[in-house]
Amino acid sequence: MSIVARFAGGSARRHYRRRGYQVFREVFPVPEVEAIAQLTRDLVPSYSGELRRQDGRFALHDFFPDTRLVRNSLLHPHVSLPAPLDELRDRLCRLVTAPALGHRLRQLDGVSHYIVHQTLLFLAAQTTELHLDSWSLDTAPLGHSHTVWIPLQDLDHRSGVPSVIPWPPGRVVTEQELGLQTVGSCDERYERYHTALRAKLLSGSPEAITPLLRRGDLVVWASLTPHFTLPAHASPVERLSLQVLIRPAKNRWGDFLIQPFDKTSLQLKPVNERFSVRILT
Ligand SMILES: O=C(O)CCC(=O)C(=O)O
Ligand SMILES: [Fe+2]
Repeated sequence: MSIVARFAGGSARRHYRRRGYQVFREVFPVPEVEAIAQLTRDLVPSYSGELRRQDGRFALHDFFPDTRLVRNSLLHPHVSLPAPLDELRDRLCRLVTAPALGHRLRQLDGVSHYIVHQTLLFLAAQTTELHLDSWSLDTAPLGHSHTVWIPLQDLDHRSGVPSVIPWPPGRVVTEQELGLQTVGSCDERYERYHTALRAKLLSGSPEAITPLLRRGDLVVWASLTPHFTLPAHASPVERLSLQVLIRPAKNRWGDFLIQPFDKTSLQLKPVNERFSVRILT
């Protein structure tokens, strides 16, 4: 590794350890990102069958009224898209397991092999409230899994982009710390926790960081880093992007509530030296 690359890695790691997010520029070749965006536009809205959605279920497209804009995001498209969409599936799989991505993640935590645990392909701007991805996936102990957010088109301050509140990756705010009881369903605990967390964070008048991203760029945030989506100027509006939950292969894992989880029935497929992907069954 060159001295310049080593220096860049060291400063990225220090930044991530302090602030819980890192922006990387020009990681993916723009023509590849463009090809994925174009395939998505050309093939997804016109596909008439059911596809796996964010909630894990198969469903038809839910278009925003009077548009061809798909509201229900696609879960795990890099392994689950069916035959007519297989070129898109394979390109997505190559993108989310690209050695260049593994190299950037390794700059942050020194890990050599990662599991791509979940991907989501968003077609339209989201309206996500402030939350922690730790509730979907985390390591045991908490704080070492990553969310990689990849724009498939150039996005500016009007596009409805994610924004993060800088946060040390190991800092856990527990339900106890928020004065909450640990009863009820997972959904109830999620809602109660995030209502209280939002109140706590906003009372401290935090600064939020909104990286404006171009094709080829990506942003990584840690599982405990609070984030939300800023409103888009027009709505609904196309906002092609990928969210990828990735964990170090060597760590035990779970989620915010269940530590560790280690569901042994999960099927993994090795893709290359840097990545394996989880197969949905
Ligand atoms: O795509 C976005 O705007 C944020 C999505 C997000 O944070 C999530 O689905 O966990
Ligand atoms: Fe999130």
